[in-house]
Amino acid sequence: MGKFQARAVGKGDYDGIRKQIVEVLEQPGYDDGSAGPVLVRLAWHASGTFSLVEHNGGSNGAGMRFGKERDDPANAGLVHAIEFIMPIQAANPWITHADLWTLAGVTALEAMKGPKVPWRPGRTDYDDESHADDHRGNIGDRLPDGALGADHLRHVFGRMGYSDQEIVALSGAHNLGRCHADRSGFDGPWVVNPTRFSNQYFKLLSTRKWTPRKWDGPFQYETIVAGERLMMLPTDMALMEDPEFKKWVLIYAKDQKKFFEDFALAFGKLIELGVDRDDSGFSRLVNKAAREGKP
Ligand code: ZEM
Repeated sequence: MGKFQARAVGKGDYDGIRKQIVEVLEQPGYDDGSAGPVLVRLAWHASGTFSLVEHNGGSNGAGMRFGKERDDPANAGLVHAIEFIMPIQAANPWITHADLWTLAGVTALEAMKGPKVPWRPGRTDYDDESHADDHRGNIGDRLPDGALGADHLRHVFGRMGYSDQEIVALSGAHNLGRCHADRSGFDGPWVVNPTRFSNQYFKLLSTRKWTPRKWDGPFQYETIVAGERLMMLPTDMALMEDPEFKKWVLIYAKDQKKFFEDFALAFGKLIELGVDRDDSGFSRLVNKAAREGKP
């Protein structure tokens, strides 16, 4: 592939934007040859700061363009994702960064053979750092910490309005990509083919013997498959340790179709968190309930 050249397309031509995102995915020499996983993670971190009760955070704003949120250790490495797709926004200033980031997540997922996730435009961007600060403020700890366990997952995802089943489904995103020692401190991929979406993560989680890795880095688990070292975070292992979570791990390990359906619903909901549109869509209902104190 030649070097990616962003092109201007007509205002509202989201398919024209999707085509360019697919071109951006191919990144020879970057990780496993694809920007797909890190783009999915960008959409997740852009959205996963939402609080149903406080009614702030969520996928509006694209605050990771600014110092405080960009430099949050939880977001280490996402600058690569932003840089990969930034030229598309520069050539098409009619699309907001927040829309582009979430559209890149769903487009990448589909290109990696994952399910189609419904996506709609309408997110707004913060235009300066002060708003990004409002957005994060003292809520920088809203994203999950991989070193913790089941209670922490319920706390973090409960704040966004997710059930146990949805937490497990969303965790299946770790079928994609890898941990980077220079970003999170953790190291390695969860599955052998980390640029193709499937239910391998659940199969490996539920069938392999996972042992603590002996190394200088943070506590994580490992197993060797066909000579390759795979990993699990403590939060991943917590899905097998907690009986309610485990039930869904076993279901998704056996039934990829069910996993894809549930993942598409949960990811579709994620990228709508905090988006307040002037119509009767899902996000408006959720956000209205939150404002009225009825989450
Ligand atoms: Zn992740 N994730 N995540 N995640 N994640 C990493 C990488 C990726 C947790 C977590 O601490 C980490 C969700 C949920 C949770 C992706 C998607 C989604 C990494 C490695 C860590 C440490 C970062 C690095 O070093 O580059 C925790 C604790 C979670 C709680 C359940 C959800 C939900 C996701 C999307 C729906 C993806 C795609 C990656 C791989 C990124 C890459 O660069 O390859």
